Amino acid sequence: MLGKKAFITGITGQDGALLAQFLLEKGYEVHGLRLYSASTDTQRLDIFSDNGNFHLHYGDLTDGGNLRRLIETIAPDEIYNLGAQSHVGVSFEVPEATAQINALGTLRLLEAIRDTDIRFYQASSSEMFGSAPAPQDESTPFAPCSPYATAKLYAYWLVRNYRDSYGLHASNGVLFNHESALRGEEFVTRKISLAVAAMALGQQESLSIGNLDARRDWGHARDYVEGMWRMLQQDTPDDFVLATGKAHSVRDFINAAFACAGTSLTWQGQGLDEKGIDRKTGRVLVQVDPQFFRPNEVHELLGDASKASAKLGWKPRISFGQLVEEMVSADIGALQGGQSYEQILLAAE
Ligand code: NAP
Ligand code: F7E
Repeated sequence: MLGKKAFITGITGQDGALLAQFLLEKGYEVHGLRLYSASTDTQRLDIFSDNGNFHLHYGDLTDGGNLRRLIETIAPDEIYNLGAQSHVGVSFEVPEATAQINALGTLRLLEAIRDTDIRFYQASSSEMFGSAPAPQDESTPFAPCSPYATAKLYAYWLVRNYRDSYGLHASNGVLFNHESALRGEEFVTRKISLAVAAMALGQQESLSIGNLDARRDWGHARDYVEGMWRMLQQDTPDDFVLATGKAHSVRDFINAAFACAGTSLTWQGQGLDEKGIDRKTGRVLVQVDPQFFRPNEVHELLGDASKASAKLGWKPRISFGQLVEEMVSADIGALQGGQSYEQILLAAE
């Protein structure tokens, strides 16, 4: 029992739920920021509703007064800033809101704690590397390709600036893509796992997808939330890349997901005409739809996490194959018998 208090923004998201679970298991008192919405869904957090160490507070990263009051009241030892408009594609549609939340939201939190000794974790992103050639590590120059990445880069530099100017224990985790059965349904891995599960159960005909050639370094979110915590346990703050060191294309992910459901695909055609076809039946199961293309694409993200391995003792444990298998079987479970996020979190305990 450590008896520490943590405040997590973005607690209702994938990483927020997994980090809350990780910290509660370590004996932390966990406070989370939840957005008000007439339809807000806190289903990822249902499992903690009876836990006396778990508390939710209404708030918003665009409201500096609210953040300051909450931090004064909660008096946390550690803040994990995971709140964000986190969809890269959507950031082209709502660039100003993305900047308000991802960039200025971080500024508001840093201003609220600049005279304190609260430790601060910033959810920085491999998207900041953008068009920089792979592999990318802490010394790779940034080349952001979206409003999302540009806003995250502003926050990244603010964290470094507040660390240097005011001696804050503030660290950037530059995390490469990490997924789980709790991933939002608009991200490509979960979109694929849900579609494969629905097709396996005869509930969907086919999957429409964007750029099949994009390559990402996909790890498991459970490994990555541990890395966040490790950063804040260091004597000195610093910036760390977390990644698996292996990249796969969207096409690879689709092949692996269909294989989990016992279906082998063959690919025919090129570009917009490319199709994923069931080897056994000849049916078209995957087609390309340009509506899922972005105005600017990041072609390859592949991380080198040697620094995190050497200084934090961090290494990802869950393989790409295990990740895909877990996501597809969780979605089959959810569609078949209503397996809930609560059961997914319980299964991992
Ligand atoms: P996520 O599932 O999309 O969660 C984002 C969270 O931010 C949600 O809880 C959301 O609340 C909250 N949020 C949105 N607007 C907000 C606002 N105005 N004020 C306060 N909170 C707000 O994202 P994730 O995958 O868990 O990622 C966590 C963080 O890591 C994000 O900052 C993301 O940009 C960053 N990141 C993620 C990855 C990855 O691969 N997952 C990689 C690198 C960095 P609602 O649930 O109410 O919408
Ligand atoms: O796209 C391509 C898409 O939306 C991955 C966020 O957590 O990780 C995430 O950002 C790739 C891209 O994630 C579809 O064009 C093809 O190349 O799953 P995604 P992302 O953009 O990499 C980073 C590290 C973050 O920080 C972000 O917060 O897949 N793709 N077809 C598609 N993507 C989506 N969403 N949908 C498609 O149909």
